[in-house]
Amino acid sequence: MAVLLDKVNSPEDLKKLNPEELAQLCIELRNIILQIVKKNGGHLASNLGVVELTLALHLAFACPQDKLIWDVGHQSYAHKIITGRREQFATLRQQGGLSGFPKMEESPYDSFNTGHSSTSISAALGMATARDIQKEAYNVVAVIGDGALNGGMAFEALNQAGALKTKLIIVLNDNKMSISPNVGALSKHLNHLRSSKTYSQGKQRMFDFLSHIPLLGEGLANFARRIKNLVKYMLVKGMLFEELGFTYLGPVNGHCIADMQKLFEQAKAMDSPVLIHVLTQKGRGYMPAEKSPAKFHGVSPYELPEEKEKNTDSFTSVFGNVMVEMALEQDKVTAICAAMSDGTGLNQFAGLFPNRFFDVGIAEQHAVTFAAGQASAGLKPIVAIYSTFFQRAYDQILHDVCLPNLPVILAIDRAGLVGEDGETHQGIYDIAYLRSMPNISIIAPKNGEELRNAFYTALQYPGPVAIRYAKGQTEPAQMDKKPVLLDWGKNELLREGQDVTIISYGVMLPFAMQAAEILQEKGIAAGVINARFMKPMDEDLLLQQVEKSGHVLIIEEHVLQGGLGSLCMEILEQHQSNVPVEIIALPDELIRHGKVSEIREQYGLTVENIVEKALLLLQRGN
Ligand SMILES: Cc1ncc(C[n+]2csc(CCOP(=O)(O)OP(=O)(O)O)c2C)c(N)n1
Repeated sequence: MAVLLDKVNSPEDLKKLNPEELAQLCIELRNIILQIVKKNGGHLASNLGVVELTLALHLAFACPQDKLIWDVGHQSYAHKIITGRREQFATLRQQGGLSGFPKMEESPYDSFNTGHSSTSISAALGMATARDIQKEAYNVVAVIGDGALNGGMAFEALNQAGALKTKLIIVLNDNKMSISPNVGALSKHLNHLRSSKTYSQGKQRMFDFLSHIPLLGEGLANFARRIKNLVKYMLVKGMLFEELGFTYLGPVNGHCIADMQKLFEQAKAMDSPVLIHVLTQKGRGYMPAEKSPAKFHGVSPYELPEEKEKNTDSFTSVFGNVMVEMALEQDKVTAICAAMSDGTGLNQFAGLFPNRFFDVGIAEQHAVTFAAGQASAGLKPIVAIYSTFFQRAYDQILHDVCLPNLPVILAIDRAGLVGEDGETHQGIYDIAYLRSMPNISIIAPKNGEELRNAFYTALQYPGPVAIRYAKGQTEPAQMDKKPVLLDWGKNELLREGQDVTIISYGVMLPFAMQAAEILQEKGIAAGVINARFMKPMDEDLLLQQVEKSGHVLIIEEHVLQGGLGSLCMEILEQHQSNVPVEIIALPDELIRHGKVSEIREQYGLTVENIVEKALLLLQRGN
């Protein structure tokens, strides 16, 4: 039962609590987070880890005047609860309810919208320069995880911030984890800093001692500052952040509110960039999540405390099996992911082929160009990234893969609606942004079997291929049979029908087939095309069926602009066909969070709507 939490309606209320009460509040916050995530799903381990950090930040800073930017934003639950959203917290990630990420429109305490990683320092620096130019006075604080710090943007922003020297506070929330244990040389550097308390403590003690010697004190302290680098190199080799122009404070225990507050106060008093290194434990306070933080990073409703048996028939798990199969057969096959080996189904591959598996960290742009490098030197790289995160690598796909026509395979997972993570995570733009690139082929398999055949076929193709598949379940591939080469650029007529042609791909095909059944009962013969090859598009099959049926209905879980629907319209226009066409797709607006089924309902991606639209289409004649 929440006793104290019920009295916290804004961060001001925190200031009335004593240390024991704050500790009690942390327990209550963890309870409510656990309870609601259990019901609604969400990011559990990261949120449990930052409860004390959130309170310390709100005690030290005066939000919303001071700006707090949560990188990724998946760890902002405690922040939401104590900034006036306690009562709505039960609606977290539900349609019409609170978003799982910070949203400026939701609260003035959410200073910036996040969802994709590594943006916080850039945004914070932008705000800090706006403050300076407009001669305002407030603090800007970016809270970034050690995983997100791997992203290229974070480095680009550090680089500028260190040179600008403006007042900016970065809180590095170091829990040694991205989703899985953090990777890379920077994470080794953080390990080093973590274990080298001697540097900060030694530095502080020396300044304190020297400045307290009367008369001589300040001068000596200044002298000491000048020899700081020397001390630094003696104590910690390569203090990256100080070299970049930041004052480094910490490391500090991220579960001790008082210790963090002290450093935050120190940072507030400085006029130049500061980085505070905070050490937290992911999953803190909930034993299963403390033990397996990766498993409890993001959870679905009711998966707690024991995660449900993993369904082996998701597109992702089929992809994981196919990758192992292909790697066993071809030693040039490599797998690349960006901090999501589990999410993309590559764990088994990673275990079996450690030398051919590369987790580059949250660095999608690098992942793609790294793959291009491998392909140019004779390997067959497959880059597995979610559709929404591939957006990061738009130019790398175009400039480094497509223009030189390199045989890189993009495995685009979570293509289509993803549901509860909302607008920042929907995978509904990839066809549009890839279709316009030269040389690339795009395949959208309808099930596990076709996905396996698509990868098998793509590995023999000499140029770039994107294979997109959804988050959902599918029939498994028949791994005991040999994979089949797909006829390049040929689509499949799943059902004959001379009254109307329904065209779709991927997870929407079963909807189209069901609608065709219903139409059949009404005496209407609907043909169904599986447009698995979107590029090169099977124009012959399209034109042949269109001529036969005289009506075209396209359904896709993708934005209207640049999707299959607009592709078909372009082809029909080029062939001077003026048959009536109807497209059911997602409109040009934010596709918010909610269950996938609810979102489909909202936008007419349903069997009923396909039937209705087909009937209306037939009324339009031809
Ligand atoms: C560009 C991008 N790639 C991938 C993700 C998926 N993702 C969400 S949280 C996360 C790990 C973040 O690690 P860290 O910053 O250390 O935060 P922690 O969860 O450990 O608190 C990843 C990879 C993302 N949000 N954005």
